[in-house]
Amino acid sequence: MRQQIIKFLLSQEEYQSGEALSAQLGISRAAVWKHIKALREEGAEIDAHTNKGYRLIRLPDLLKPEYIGAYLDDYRVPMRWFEEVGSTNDYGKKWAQEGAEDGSVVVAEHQTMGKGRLNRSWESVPHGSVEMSIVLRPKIPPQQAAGINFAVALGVAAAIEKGYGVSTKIKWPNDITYQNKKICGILTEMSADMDHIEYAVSGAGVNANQETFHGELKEKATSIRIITGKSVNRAQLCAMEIQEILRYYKKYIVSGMSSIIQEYKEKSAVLGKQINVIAGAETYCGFCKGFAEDGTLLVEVDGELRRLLAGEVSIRGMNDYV
Ligand code: BT5
Repeated sequence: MRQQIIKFLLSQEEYQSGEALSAQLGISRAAVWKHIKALREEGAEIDAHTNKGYRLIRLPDLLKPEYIGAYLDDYRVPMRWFEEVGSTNDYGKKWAQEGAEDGSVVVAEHQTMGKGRLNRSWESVPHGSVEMSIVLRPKIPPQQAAGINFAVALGVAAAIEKGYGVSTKIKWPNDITYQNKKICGILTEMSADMDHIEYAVSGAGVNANQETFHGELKEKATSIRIITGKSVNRAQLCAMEIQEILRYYKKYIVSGMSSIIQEYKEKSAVLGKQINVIAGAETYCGFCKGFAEDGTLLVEVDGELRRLLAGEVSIRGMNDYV
């Protein structure tokens, strides 16, 4: 009900009388008032006028399901929210083991142990970014799982572009960049046997409202706020991410890599470029020729074509930080 009230108030520019709200939502005026009071206590700015009724000015800056849900076309996305959690991916895996359904979402205002690939860490400040993970149960062979990363990256990039007009690039396999700085990292983990994926958990961290970065990230990272100069409505961004990720994911599951690869290539930050490949202690230079059906990166090194697996290497532009 809370979500419906928020959605209704969001859709109305004019004041709504208590009577209209109660008729619209099928609850008593006292119940309407109780919800309005609770929303205000949580930080929502709702103007109340004796003769005119209520008008929503601003929602609290929270990623709670009712705020995200108010921006979703479909109410039925199962969601769990945390003020603080170790890692939304780790929680997503636990929830998946307990039976979370395809498309379930875990969100957090802050992660204390956000993870990247290859034991790297993902850094964030409370309420600064949108950090979330989606539990997926794709009916595809495990050999095709890398394509999930492609679909998720396209989804997040589309959400950032649609919501904020920021046109990003995708740096294989899992970074979203803007002018060679990282705005989002994606980590997909899965549990599978030889011919069946039990579940995959795809987590994305989007830098939203950070105004500065420190240390190593100072030169490497950027945020939507830094790029646009405007603050980000994180709940709305998260809702757009969920919708866009699920759209590309479904496309990939139903129609395969060929249905998304063209768009991925157009957004690629590395295709047709000289790149540095970091594989453990070894670093070498190669030319990025493209992507194979199974999501591996095709790199030409000294006239020989190599297929690189996302779980094993990192790549860098010739002169870039990311
Ligand atoms: C990634 O790994 O970029 C994947 C990050 C995935 C984070 C999400 S948040 C929700 C979900 N829950 C999790 O626990 N994880 C996922 P990788 O390609 O390994 O890059 C890690 C590197 O990115 C670090 O070593 C830093 O150099 C850099 N980095 C860390 N935090 C960053 C930030 N906020 N913005 C930009 N770069 C960052």
